[in-house]
Amino acid sequence: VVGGSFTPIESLPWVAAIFNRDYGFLCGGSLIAPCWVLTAAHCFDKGDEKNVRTFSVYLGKTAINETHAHTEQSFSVEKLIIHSDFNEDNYNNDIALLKIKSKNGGCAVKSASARTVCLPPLHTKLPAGFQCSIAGFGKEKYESWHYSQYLKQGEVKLLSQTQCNNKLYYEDRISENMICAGSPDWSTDACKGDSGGPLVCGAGGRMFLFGIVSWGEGCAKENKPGVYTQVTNYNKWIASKTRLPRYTEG
Ligand code: 4AZ
Repeated sequence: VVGGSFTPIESLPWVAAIFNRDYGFLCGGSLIAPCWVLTAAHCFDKGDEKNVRTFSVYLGKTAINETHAHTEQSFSVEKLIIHSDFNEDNYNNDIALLKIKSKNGGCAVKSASARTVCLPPLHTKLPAGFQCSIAGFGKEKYESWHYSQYLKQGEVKLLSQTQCNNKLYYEDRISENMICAGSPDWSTDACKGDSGGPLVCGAGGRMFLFGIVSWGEGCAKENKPGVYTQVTNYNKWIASKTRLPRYTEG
């Protein structure tokens, strides 16, 4: 995260850190159910679905290179589900699910440093200008060589599809499955390493996962907001893959 501030995991206990055995830290994610982490498809290669042993997932982590045995929980990956319509060229449908499993076969245990985030109700659309927050271990500057050592969060505002698709911004590259968010002074943004992590928005005293960090031109660059996967378009996909119960309309 560029701009924003360092924050303990207890303030954002649904943040997951995904590691690859060979490359180290890979991507962020969000715990949406005790056994399920929602993340971005572009964090993986298609072949990874058959090679899940190379990944591990941590909850309760505030520092990327430090172990806090009393707050963190570690998991192996039982299943990786990449959206079958993920488009590598334009990042449409940039969404994936990880089914996690601890050494003793269990899932996440609720604590001050690990808990699930709510999925937004069906078809919820928030207005442009609505303030939301992003979080991750991604780079603090576009030019940095390293990811952030500590978890950061930042405040960003949602943009309308029309504004984000204008010529100055992303000129029709924003599909209905994407949502843009940025800070009015372009000081705060997601950056490399934040991918897969959460864009959460508060409503009615609760925090809802509205977006997944997906892409953007540079980081905190003028007229180039962060682009997020629009989670509300995937309620059915998530339900069908996880079989998490959801309320129906009516
Ligand atoms: C990346 O490379 C990346 N400014 C993620 C988010 C943004 C840019 C790049 C948004 O993973």
